[in-house]
Amino acid sequence: MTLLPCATAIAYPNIALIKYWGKRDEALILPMTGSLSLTLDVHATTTTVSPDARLSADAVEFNGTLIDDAAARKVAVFLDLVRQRVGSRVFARVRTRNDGPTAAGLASSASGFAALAAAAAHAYALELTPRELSRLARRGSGSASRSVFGGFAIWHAGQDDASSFAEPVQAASLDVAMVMAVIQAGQKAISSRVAMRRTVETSPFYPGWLHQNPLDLEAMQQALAAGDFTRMGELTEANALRMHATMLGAMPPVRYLAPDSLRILDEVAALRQRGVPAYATMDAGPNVKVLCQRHDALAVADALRALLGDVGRVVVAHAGPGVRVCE
Ligand code: 2P0
Repeated sequence: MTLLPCATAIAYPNIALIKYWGKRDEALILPMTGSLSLTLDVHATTTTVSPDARLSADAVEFNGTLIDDAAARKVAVFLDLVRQRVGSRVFARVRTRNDGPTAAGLASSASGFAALAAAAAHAYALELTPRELSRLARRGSGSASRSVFGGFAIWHAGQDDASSFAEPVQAASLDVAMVMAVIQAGQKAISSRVAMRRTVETSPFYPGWLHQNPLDLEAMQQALAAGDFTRMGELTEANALRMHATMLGAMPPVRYLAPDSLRILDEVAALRQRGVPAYATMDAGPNVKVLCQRHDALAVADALRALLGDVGRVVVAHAGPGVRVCE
C-alpha cells in the first residue's frame, strides 16, 4: 500500500436543534435517540495527518503544542481504528488547529473528529462513502457524525454500527443564523461523556427524555420540510431545556447553565416580545446559541452585546459546509 505523505481536512462545528444526550453503547458510541443539527461556518478545525514509518507512537500537536494527555490518547485510539481497517502499523504525526474555543460546549469535538476522520481516512488510503465517513467520525465523538455534512443533518440512532450514521436533511430554507453568546471560553467543568452517563444512570427524568426526543425529532423534520421557522425555533428551545431538565435530575446533578445563561434566555424572550423571532439553545456548557432568521442576526447580536457588555463575546454564524479534504 502506498501511503500519502499527508492529508489535511477542514470541518466545522454543528449545533444540535434536537439534542443527543445519552449512549446505548459507549464503545461504539451508539446514541439512545436520534438528533438533528445545523453545521456552522465559524470556528473551523483544520487537521493534518502524516503517517511516518520512523515514529514509535502517534505524535499529536494541538494549536502548535505537542500534547500527551487524554485528548492525545483519544486521537491515537481513533487512528488505531483506521489502521486496523487498512492493516497498517504506521504511526502518524497529527497537527490540529481550532479556530474556536475547545471543550467549552461549542462543539469542538464535533469539528475535531470530523476533520480527523476525513484526514486519517485520506492519509491511510481508506476509501469511504460519506455515510461510512460519518460512522467513522461517530467513533471519535457522537456529534462528529453530523459535522461530516453541511447545513442541516440528522443522526439516526440506528441499531448497530452500520445503521447509526448522519445524513443531510433537505430544508425548505437555509436562511437561518446562529448567534453565539460566548460567556465562557474555558474548558467545561464536567465532560459531556461523563455527564451523559450520569444522567442515563441516575436521572428519574431520563425515561421522559427517551419518550419525548423522538417526537421532537419528527416534529422538527416536519418543520424543516415546511420551512416553518417559528415551529423550528419553538422546538429548538424546548428540546434544549428538556435536555437540561433531564441532567438537572441526575445525582449528583449536572448543571451547565450559569446566571449569564439565564439572563440571555430572558433577553431572547424579550426579543420575541419585540417581534424578533429568536430561540435559544444550550449544550454542555453555559454558552447560549440563538437561532434566528438571517435578516435578524445583527439585531439579535446587538441585543446580546448590549446585555453582556464585557462579560462575553458574540459571534454570528450561518449554515456552513461539510468536511472536506484539502490536499
Ligand atoms: C449534541 N452534545 O447533540 C449534544 C447536546 C452536547 C449537548 O453531542 O461522548 O462530544 O464524544 O459522543 O458528541 C456533546 O457530546 O459526546 C454533544 P461523545 P459529544 O450536540
